[in-house]
Amino acid sequence: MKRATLLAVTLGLFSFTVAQKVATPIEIGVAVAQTSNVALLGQEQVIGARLAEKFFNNQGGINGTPIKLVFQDTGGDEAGAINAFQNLIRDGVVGIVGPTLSQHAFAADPIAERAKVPVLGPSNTAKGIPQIGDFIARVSAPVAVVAPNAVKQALKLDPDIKRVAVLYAQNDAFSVSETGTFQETAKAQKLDVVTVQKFQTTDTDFTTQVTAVLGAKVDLVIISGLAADGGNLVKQLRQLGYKGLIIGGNGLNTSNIFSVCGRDCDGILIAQAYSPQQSGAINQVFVKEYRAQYKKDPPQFAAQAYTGVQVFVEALRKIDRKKKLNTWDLDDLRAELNKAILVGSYRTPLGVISFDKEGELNQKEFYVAQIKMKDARNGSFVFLK
Ligand code: PYR
Repeated sequence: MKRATLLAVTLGLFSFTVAQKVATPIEIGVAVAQTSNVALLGQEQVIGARLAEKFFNNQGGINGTPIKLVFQDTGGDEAGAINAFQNLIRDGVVGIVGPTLSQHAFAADPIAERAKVPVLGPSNTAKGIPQIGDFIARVSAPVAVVAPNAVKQALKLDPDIKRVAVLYAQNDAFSVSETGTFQETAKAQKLDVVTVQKFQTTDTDFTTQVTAVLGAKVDLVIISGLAADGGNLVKQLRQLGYKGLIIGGNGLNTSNIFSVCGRDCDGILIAQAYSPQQSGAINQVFVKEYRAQYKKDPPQFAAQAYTGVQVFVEALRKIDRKKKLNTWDLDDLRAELNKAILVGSYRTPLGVISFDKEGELNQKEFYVAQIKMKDARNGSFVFLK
């Protein structure tokens, strides 16, 4: 009964359909990158989601019924993301937290939209994600809101910045979206964007781009890419002699880049949609649990995945109070859940959040952090005022 939402059953002369019931425990899908280069971001999401599962089940789950996260690895490409979504939908999850990248969301979200399965993007920040469809929302604030904070912070640290180099991964939808925001912000701040350099997320040699940046004599470099390519680009900029400030975009927003750029990660500025210092009660619990297990502060990607699970749990609790979840037909519950998500307001580790009717996130608190390296492998994100 679990394999398809509607099963055609033929018995002698009679043919009828059987609606798929809601599984117990309540299954929520998590489709993020657990392997490939994208796992540098996805691993932190698995941790965040698991901490949320434990926390909310300790609170009694959905009014006494536990939740169970069903993980599917998207790997690092669109085909993997589509496959992960299809498996979760077929297996009867009520909704999906995922995928890791906007690039994958543009491919996989339409599958969930057609199946009418609610999706919460935990880290999809490109322009246009909630507009993919009625069942697509996100708990990750868009680049247009987050990224400008890094440029403003760079100007606070060095008001003399004038000349800017912008680099971006042209094969990644999020990086293309983010560089657009960075370039508009630089112009709005009266900075001169003197060179724009492109690369691929699969590149490892950035000599051409770095040579162009050094030749352009800039005071600020802004990079939109992912963790491995972005980290290598930073390293090569420093090794070839670039001394100015560097802003990294959200694709570099993980301590997993420390092993890529080592000491050369020092000083990178990255805008944040999460701070471990956020004062809400649930964040304090999340930070305490995370620190106890991992001996460091939780990163943004973990906090957003936690938030995705939380939003599903709280919306499901509301529905269950009116009509027990195990009495729903799965299709009807998915549709009701989508509605409940969009009208709710949630006290999360990101602060109080809600959604507009398209599924775009309303969030108020944003930050900028700077990487401080202690040695070649260990460092931290220092939150700036
Ligand atoms: C994105 O793919 O949207 C990220 O923010 C990494």
